[in-house]
Amino acid sequence: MQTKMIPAALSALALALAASPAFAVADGSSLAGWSTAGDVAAVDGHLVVTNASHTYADDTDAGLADAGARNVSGNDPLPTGGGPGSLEDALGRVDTPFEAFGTSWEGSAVSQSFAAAAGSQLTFSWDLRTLDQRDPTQADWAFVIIDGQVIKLADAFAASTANADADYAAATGWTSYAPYTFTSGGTHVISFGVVDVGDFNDTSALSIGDVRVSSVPETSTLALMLAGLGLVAVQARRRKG
Ligand SMILES: [Ca+2]
Ligand SMILES: [Ca+2]
Ligand SMILES: [Ca+2]
Repeated sequence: MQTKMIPAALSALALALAASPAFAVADGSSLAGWSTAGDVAAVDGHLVVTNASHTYADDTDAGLADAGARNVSGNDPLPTGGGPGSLEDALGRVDTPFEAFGTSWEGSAVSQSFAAAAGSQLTFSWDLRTLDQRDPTQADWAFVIIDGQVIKLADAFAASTANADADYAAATGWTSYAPYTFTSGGTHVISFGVVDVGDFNDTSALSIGDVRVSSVPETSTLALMLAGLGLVAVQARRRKG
Protein backbone atom coordinates (compact mmCIF):
# COMPACT_ATOMS: atom_id res chain seq x y z
CA MET A 1 0.00 0.00 0.00
CA GLN A 2 2.71 2.47 1.04
CA THR A 3 4.89 1.69 -1.96
CA LYS A 4 1.96 2.51 -4.27
CA MET A 5 1.12 5.81 -2.59
CA ILE A 6 4.61 7.29 -2.81
CA PRO A 7 4.79 7.05 -6.63
CA ALA A 8 1.28 8.59 -6.75
CA ALA A 9 2.43 11.54 -4.65
CA LEU A 10 5.55 11.94 -6.78
CA SER A 11 3.56 11.91 -10.00
CA ALA A 12 1.22 14.59 -8.58
CA LEU A 13 4.31 16.67 -7.82
CA ALA A 14 5.69 16.09 -11.30
CA LEU A 15 2.36 17.19 -12.80
CA ALA A 16 2.37 20.35 -10.68
CA LEU A 17 5.91 21.21 -11.76
CA ALA A 18 5.11 20.58 -15.43
CA ALA A 19 2.19 23.03 -15.17
CA SER A 20 4.49 25.93 -14.25
CA PRO A 21 7.43 26.13 -16.66
CA ALA A 22 9.50 29.31 -17.01
CA PHE A 23 8.71 30.72 -20.44
CA ALA A 24 9.98 33.32 -22.85
CA VAL A 25 7.58 35.96 -24.10
CA ALA A 26 9.70 36.10 -27.23
CA ASP A 27 13.16 34.99 -28.18
CA GLY A 28 13.65 38.27 -30.05
CA SER A 29 14.57 36.56 -33.27
CA SER A 30 11.18 37.06 -34.90
CA LEU A 31 8.06 39.21 -34.68
CA ALA A 32 5.93 36.13 -33.95
CA GLY A 33 3.57 36.97 -31.10
CA TRP A 34 4.20 40.72 -31.35
CA SER A 35 2.00 43.47 -32.78
CA THR A 36 3.69 46.44 -34.41
CA ALA A 37 2.95 50.14 -34.91
CA GLY A 38 5.20 52.03 -37.33
CA ASP A 39 8.72 50.88 -38.17
CA VAL A 40 9.56 47.59 -36.44
CA ALA A 41 11.49 44.50 -37.58
CA ALA A 42 13.44 41.54 -36.25
CA VAL A 43 17.08 42.14 -37.17
CA ASP A 44 20.08 39.94 -36.27
CA GLY A 45 18.30 38.14 -33.45
CA HIS A 46 16.59 41.08 -31.76
CA LEU A 47 13.71 43.49 -32.27
CA VAL A 48 14.48 46.93 -33.73
CA VAL A 49 12.08 49.88 -33.47
CA THR A 50 12.95 53.19 -35.21
CA ASN A 51 11.56 56.65 -35.90
CA ALA A 52 13.06 56.62 -39.41
CA SER A 53 10.83 57.48 -42.34
CA HIS A 54 10.79 55.02 -45.21
CA THR A 55 10.26 57.73 -47.80
CA TYR A 56 11.88 60.94 -46.52
CA ALA A 57 15.55 61.63 -45.83
CA ASP A 58 15.27 62.21 -42.07
CA ASP A 59 19.02 62.37 -41.61
CA THR A 60 20.25 65.05 -44.01
CA ASP A 61 21.36 67.15 -41.01
CA ALA A 62 23.81 64.36 -40.19
CA GLY A 63 25.05 64.44 -43.79
CA LEU A 64 23.07 61.32 -44.68
CA ALA A 65 20.64 61.95 -47.54
CA ASP A 66 19.84 58.27 -48.05
CA ALA A 67 16.07 58.29 -47.61
CA GLY A 68 14.79 55.19 -45.83
CA ALA A 69 18.26 53.78 -45.14
CA ARG A 70 17.66 53.44 -41.39
CA ASN A 71 14.02 52.34 -41.76
CA VAL A 72 13.92 48.60 -41.01
CA SER A 73 10.45 47.56 -42.20
CA GLY A 74 9.23 49.67 -45.12
CA ASN A 75 6.53 51.10 -42.83
CA ASP A 76 6.69 54.75 -41.83
CA PRO A 77 6.64 55.69 -38.12
CA LEU A 78 3.26 56.92 -36.89
CA PRO A 79 2.62 60.57 -35.99
CA THR A 80 2.49 61.26 -32.25
CA GLY A 81 0.34 63.69 -30.30
CA GLY A 82 -2.83 61.63 -30.03
CA GLY A 83 -5.96 61.22 -32.13
CA PRO A 84 -6.92 58.78 -34.88
CA GLY A 85 -3.94 57.22 -36.64
CA SER A 86 -1.42 58.33 -34.00
CA LEU A 87 1.06 56.11 -32.18
CA GLU A 88 -0.92 56.68 -28.98
CA ASP A 89 -4.09 55.55 -30.77
CA ALA A 90 -2.32 52.39 -32.01
CA LEU A 91 -1.36 51.63 -28.41
CA GLY A 92 -4.96 52.08 -27.27
CA ARG A 93 -4.27 55.32 -25.37
CA VAL A 94 -6.37 58.46 -25.13
CA ASP A 95 -3.62 60.44 -23.36
CA THR A 96 -0.40 61.82 -24.94
CA PRO A 97 2.46 60.43 -22.81
CA PHE A 98 5.12 61.01 -25.46
CA GLU A 99 4.92 64.79 -24.89
CA ALA A 100 6.50 64.30 -21.45
CA PHE A 101 9.98 65.36 -22.59
CA GLY A 102 9.20 67.89 -25.34
CA THR A 103 6.92 67.95 -28.36
CA SER A 104 7.14 64.61 -30.12
CA TRP A 105 6.61 64.19 -33.86
CA GLU A 106 6.61 60.55 -34.81
CA GLY A 107 7.51 57.15 -33.44
CA SER A 108 7.03 53.39 -33.46
CA ALA A 109 6.37 50.62 -30.99
CA VAL A 110 6.12 46.84 -30.65
CA SER A 111 3.71 45.23 -28.18
CA GLN A 112 2.71 41.89 -26.74
CA SER A 113 0.08 40.71 -24.27
CA PHE A 114 0.51 37.54 -22.25
CA ALA A 115 -0.78 35.84 -19.13
CA ALA A 116 1.41 35.75 -16.02
CA ALA A 117 0.77 35.11 -12.36
CA ALA A 118 1.42 37.63 -9.58
CA GLY A 119 5.10 37.54 -8.69
CA SER A 120 6.25 36.77 -12.25
CA GLN A 121 9.22 38.87 -13.34
CA LEU A 122 9.84 40.61 -16.67
CA THR A 123 13.42 41.00 -17.87
CA PHE A 124 14.87 42.28 -21.16
CA SER A 125 17.93 43.98 -22.64
CA TRP A 126 17.93 47.18 -24.70
CA ASP A 127 20.23 49.43 -26.74
CA LEU A 128 19.37 52.93 -28.00
CA ARG A 129 21.29 54.09 -31.07
CA THR A 130 20.89 57.63 -32.37
CA LEU A 131 21.83 60.46 -34.73
CA ASP A 132 19.95 62.94 -32.52
CA GLN A 133 22.53 64.71 -30.35
CA ARG A 134 22.17 68.28 -31.63
CA ASP A 135 19.85 69.73 -28.95
CA PRO A 136 19.46 68.28 -25.42
CA THR A 137 16.10 70.05 -25.07
CA GLN A 138 14.78 68.09 -28.08
CA ALA A 139 16.24 64.67 -27.37
CA ASP A 140 14.50 61.61 -28.83
CA TRP A 141 13.74 59.01 -26.19
CA ALA A 142 12.98 55.33 -25.87
CA PHE A 143 10.44 53.77 -23.57
CA VAL A 144 8.89 50.61 -22.23
CA ILE A 145 5.20 50.57 -21.33
CA ILE A 146 4.25 47.98 -18.70
CA ASP A 147 0.51 47.56 -18.14
CA GLY A 148 -0.12 51.16 -19.21
CA GLN A 149 2.72 52.76 -17.26
CA VAL A 150 5.14 54.62 -19.58
CA ILE A 151 8.74 54.26 -18.36
CA LYS A 152 11.61 56.16 -20.01
CA LEU A 153 14.57 53.92 -20.82
CA ALA A 154 16.92 56.66 -22.03
CA ASP A 155 17.13 59.67 -24.30
CA ALA A 156 19.54 60.34 -27.14
CA PHE A 157 21.99 62.19 -24.92
CA ALA A 158 22.54 59.08 -22.81
CA ALA A 159 24.18 57.53 -25.88
CA SER A 160 27.95 57.54 -26.27
CA THR A 161 29.89 58.13 -29.48
CA ALA A 162 32.22 55.35 -28.26
CA ASN A 163 29.42 52.94 -29.23
CA ALA A 164 28.88 54.34 -32.75
CA ASP A 165 28.28 51.91 -35.60
CA ALA A 166 27.95 52.22 -39.37
CA ASP A 167 24.39 53.59 -39.10
CA TYR A 168 24.40 55.62 -35.87
CA ALA A 169 26.78 58.21 -34.38
CA ALA A 170 26.14 57.15 -30.77
CA ALA A 171 24.57 54.36 -28.73
CA THR A 172 23.96 53.51 -25.09
CA GLY A 173 25.24 49.95 -25.56
CA TRP A 174 23.26 46.89 -24.45
CA THR A 175 21.76 47.33 -20.99
CA SER A 176 19.84 44.86 -18.82
CA TYR A 177 16.58 46.19 -17.43
CA ALA A 178 16.15 45.58 -13.68
CA PRO A 179 13.62 42.76 -13.24
CA TYR A 180 10.05 44.07 -13.08
CA THR A 181 7.71 42.11 -10.79
CA PHE A 182 4.03 41.86 -11.70
CA THR A 183 2.04 42.42 -8.52
CA SER A 184 -1.17 40.94 -9.91
CA GLY A 185 -1.98 37.90 -12.01
CA GLY A 186 -3.83 37.86 -15.33
CA THR A 187 -3.21 39.36 -18.76
CA HIS A 188 -0.34 41.84 -19.00
CA VAL A 189 0.71 44.13 -21.85
CA ILE A 190 4.22 45.37 -22.62
CA SER A 191 5.35 47.74 -25.40
CA PHE A 192 8.75 49.02 -26.44
CA GLY A 193 9.26 52.10 -28.61
CA VAL A 194 11.05 55.29 -29.58
CA VAL A 195 9.85 58.78 -30.54
CA ASP A 196 11.29 61.79 -32.37
CA VAL A 197 11.27 64.95 -30.24
CA GLY A 198 11.49 68.52 -31.59
CA ASP A 199 11.20 67.51 -35.25
CA PHE A 200 10.99 64.33 -37.32
CA ASN A 201 14.69 64.39 -38.24
CA ASP A 202 17.77 62.69 -36.74
CA THR A 203 16.81 59.05 -36.44
CA SER A 204 16.95 57.00 -33.25
CA ALA A 205 16.56 53.21 -33.01
CA LEU A 206 15.73 51.06 -30.00
CA SER A 207 16.88 47.44 -30.05
CA ILE A 208 15.29 44.92 -27.67
CA GLY A 209 16.52 41.43 -26.83
CA ASP A 210 16.08 38.55 -24.36
CA VAL A 211 12.51 39.45 -23.41
CA ARG A 212 11.51 36.94 -20.75
CA VAL A 213 8.91 36.45 -18.08
CA SER A 214 9.85 34.07 -15.28
CA SER A 215 6.79 32.14 -14.29
CA VAL A 216 5.74 31.45 -10.72
CA PRO A 217 3.24 28.66 -9.96
CA GLU A 218 -0.42 29.63 -9.65
CA THR A 219 -1.73 29.38 -6.08
CA SER A 220 -3.71 26.22 -6.90
CA THR A 221 -0.62 24.65 -8.49
CA LEU A 222 1.44 25.57 -5.45
CA ALA A 223 -1.15 23.95 -3.17
CA LEU A 224 -0.98 20.78 -5.26
CA MET A 225 2.82 20.78 -5.04
CA LEU A 226 2.75 21.26 -1.26
CA ALA A 227 0.14 18.50 -0.93
CA GLY A 228 2.39 16.24 -2.99
CA LEU A 229 5.42 17.05 -0.85
CA GLY A 230 3.36 16.49 2.32
CA LEU A 231 2.27 13.03 1.14
CA VAL A 232 5.86 12.10 0.34
CA ALA A 233 6.97 13.28 3.79
CA VAL A 234 4.20 11.35 5.53
CA GLN A 235 5.00 8.19 3.57
CA ALA A 236 8.71 8.55 4.29
CA ARG A 237 8.01 8.90 8.00
CA ARG A 238 5.72 5.85 7.99
CA ARG A 239 8.32 3.86 6.13
CA LYS A 240 10.96 4.73 8.76
CA GLY A 241 8.59 3.89 11.62
CA1 LIG B 1 15.23 65.38 -31.56
CA1 LIG C 1 11.90 60.48 -38.02
CA1 LIG D 1 14.96 62.57 -33.96
